[in-house]
Amino acid sequence: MQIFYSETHKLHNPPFELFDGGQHMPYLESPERAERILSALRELDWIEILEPEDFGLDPILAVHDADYVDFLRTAYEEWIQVKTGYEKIALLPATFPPRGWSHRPKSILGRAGYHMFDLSAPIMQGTYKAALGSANCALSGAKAILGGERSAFALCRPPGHHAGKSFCGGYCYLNNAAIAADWLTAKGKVTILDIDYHAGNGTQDIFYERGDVLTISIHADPDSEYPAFCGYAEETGAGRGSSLHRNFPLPIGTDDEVYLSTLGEAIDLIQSFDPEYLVLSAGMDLYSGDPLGKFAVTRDGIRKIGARIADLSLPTLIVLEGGYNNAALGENIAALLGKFA
Ligand code: OKP
Ligand code: ZN
Repeated sequence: MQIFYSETHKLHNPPFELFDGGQHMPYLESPERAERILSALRELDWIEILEPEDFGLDPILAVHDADYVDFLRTAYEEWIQVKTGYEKIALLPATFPPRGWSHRPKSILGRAGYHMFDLSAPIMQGTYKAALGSANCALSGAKAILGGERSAFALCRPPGHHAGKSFCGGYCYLNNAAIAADWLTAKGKVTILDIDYHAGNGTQDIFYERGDVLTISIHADPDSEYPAFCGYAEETGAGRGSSLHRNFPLPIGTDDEVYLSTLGEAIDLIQSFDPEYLVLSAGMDLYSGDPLGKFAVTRDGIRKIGARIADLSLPTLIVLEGGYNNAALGENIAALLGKFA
């Protein structure tokens, strides 16, 4: 299996994140995550690690608004010009628009509030470059399956599934899986199946009204988990995309059995949609030992999840999303990928 990985992810390494209560915590979405996965995969004899190709901005602008991409590109440089009394490491606003405030202000902190939906996606000097490298990993994987590979794994960092057309949040800036999926729609219908513990609200935003992409997310019930405002069962798409988005919110404590039976429902939907390609948003925070997750899914469960999805026999691009138990991350990814090899 071809694995696409770029060292550029290391340019994005925020020193802290803000948790509820304003607590400063070490940033969980750290470079170590990718390094752990890479070293676990290097032990396997059925993988090949490749540098991504540069696809330029066109496939990114097919998914994200130009104003938003421009914000990501210029935000840090613009922010460091602003005179403040504090040391500038990572841009985070402290003012956000409530419903109905639609003006996009000129100031950099105003635009940051406009494009960020939470405090988990700070922008630092290397963030944009890292996000581009991550998107290029997904696009390179898409090109590999288009060229006849049965599957490919994009070792993306930063992740992407919370990033929408014009917003970042939840450690995500560019929606890698969405960019790759949109690029694949030139050749046929695509399904994105998101198994990250958190609802894929960015992917939902991007494809909600599209008829050529079925999006499905299986995740912890947002009524009690991040991202709180999106990912409910009644959100099923609109317009041409009517009935082409599905959310499967699951309770805290969900185990292998419950998870696999829900996955079975998702697989039935995929089979009726009959896509040409599958993109799997693979967050490993569904694992029982994850610091951000509260499911009881075991490594054997992850192996079975991979096997069931591989049984669809679709050309499949697997894109890394979350997963924060660094010690278990490499083995979990290897378990997920095993049946695709
Ligand atoms: C990203 B992904 C906890 C705050 C956590 C961000 C969570 C992002 C999850 N109080 N904030 O889907 O793995
Ligand atoms: Zn997650």
